Amino acid sequence: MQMKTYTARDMRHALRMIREEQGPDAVILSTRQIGEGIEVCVALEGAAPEPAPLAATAMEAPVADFAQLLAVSQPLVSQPLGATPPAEAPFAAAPVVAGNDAQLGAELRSMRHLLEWQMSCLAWNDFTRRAPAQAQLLKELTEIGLAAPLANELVAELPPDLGIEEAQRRLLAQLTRRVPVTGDTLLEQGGRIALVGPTGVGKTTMIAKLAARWVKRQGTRDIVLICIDDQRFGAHEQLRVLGRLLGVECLTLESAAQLPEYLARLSRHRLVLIDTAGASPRDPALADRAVQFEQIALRCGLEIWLTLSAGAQAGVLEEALQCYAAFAPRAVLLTKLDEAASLGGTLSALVAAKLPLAYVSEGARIPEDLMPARAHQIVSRAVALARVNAASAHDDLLARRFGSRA
Ligand SMILES: Nc1nc2c(ncn2[C@@H]2O[C@H](COP(=O)(O)OP(=O)(O)OP(=O)(O)O)[C@@H](O)[C@H]2O)c(=O)[nH]1
Ligand SMILES: [Mg+2]
Repeated sequence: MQMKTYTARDMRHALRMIREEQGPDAVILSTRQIGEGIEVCVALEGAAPEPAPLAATAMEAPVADFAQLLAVSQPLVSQPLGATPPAEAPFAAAPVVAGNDAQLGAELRSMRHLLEWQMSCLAWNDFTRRAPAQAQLLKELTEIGLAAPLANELVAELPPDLGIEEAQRRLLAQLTRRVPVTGDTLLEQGGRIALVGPTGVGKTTMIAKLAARWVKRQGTRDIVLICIDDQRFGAHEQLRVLGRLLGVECLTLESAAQLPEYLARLSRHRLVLIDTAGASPRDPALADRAVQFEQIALRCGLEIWLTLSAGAQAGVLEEALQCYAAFAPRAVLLTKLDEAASLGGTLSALVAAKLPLAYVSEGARIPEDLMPARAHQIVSRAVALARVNAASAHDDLLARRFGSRA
């Protein structure tokens, strides 16, 4: 194994030099404080050991390297970090067997992960000393549940030398500006809107709430409901009952292919709300449905709104946003705010998708639990939820998330 030593004035600059020269996969073997700066020793990737003729001798070089790696990793392990794993663990758990390249590779990868993790911890510790206020802000954004890239961007946008309270205030204002909302346009102007989304997120309930609010403001004349939930037995009935209660016309279609014909007939109606069958983002038929809806949307001036549940985990929301992007949705409706334990992940996913929020719902009551989306209210709610749930971000999590940035 070949090595190279880098010297720089601090860890951040050393890491930057290494990344630029060796790429993101460089394995850092050791660090050492020297005078005014720092010395970092790196293993050079691709400099594989020469093949040896005998199994026993083939293992001598790698074993020597492991011993060296272990030796250099000791000072890193002794850093004052909360959950530092024991340095011996990877070696004790899987002894190296002569000639077993796959095992050797696995050992090296686990060694690399361990060292990278330790380097992240070192870099994060270094960062908390150099920039304690920024580190504190990153911690608070992590506690709200914000994704690391968005938290990083928001903190980087802050002007330097702000007091912590002013910085906190500005951060939330910046986050609020990043959350796009449509305003209450639907219930003022009307439109032709089809609600799509995963199963059970609250599409039909949302249509009921929107319809009830429209009727309250504008009466029953200009509104019509359409149900094309062709997947579930009795699905049409839910909307028909609602139509009857509100005194609103409700049509049921067997398939989305009938939509253009019906929309042409309904040209005098100012608001057409279309309920569709829920579908998992992993449904293989989703892509075909997306193409069909997009074509109808183009031909008939239909808008697709994606309905998502704030009660879902951030990863689930991200997957839904990704898979439903094929429908080219214009806006998002966020339901079940009352079931969300954290809102930072939801906000991060929406900001990343650049989709505006139209309405939010925070309960099943019709129509009380519906509100036009207001960015500052959702951000305040995200902060309040973190407080109520006493969310805390530990140093090892922060090191993993922000160590490479520091
Ligand atoms: N707690 C809470 N429950 C809600 C909310 N919105 C809807 N629900 C409930 O969620 C359940 C599913 O609602 P539906 O409107 O049938 O959901 P859907 O998306 O139409 O479901 P599918 O048509 O099966 O895909 C029902 O029990 C609703 O009462 C909300 O904002 N908060
Ligand atoms: Mg439904």
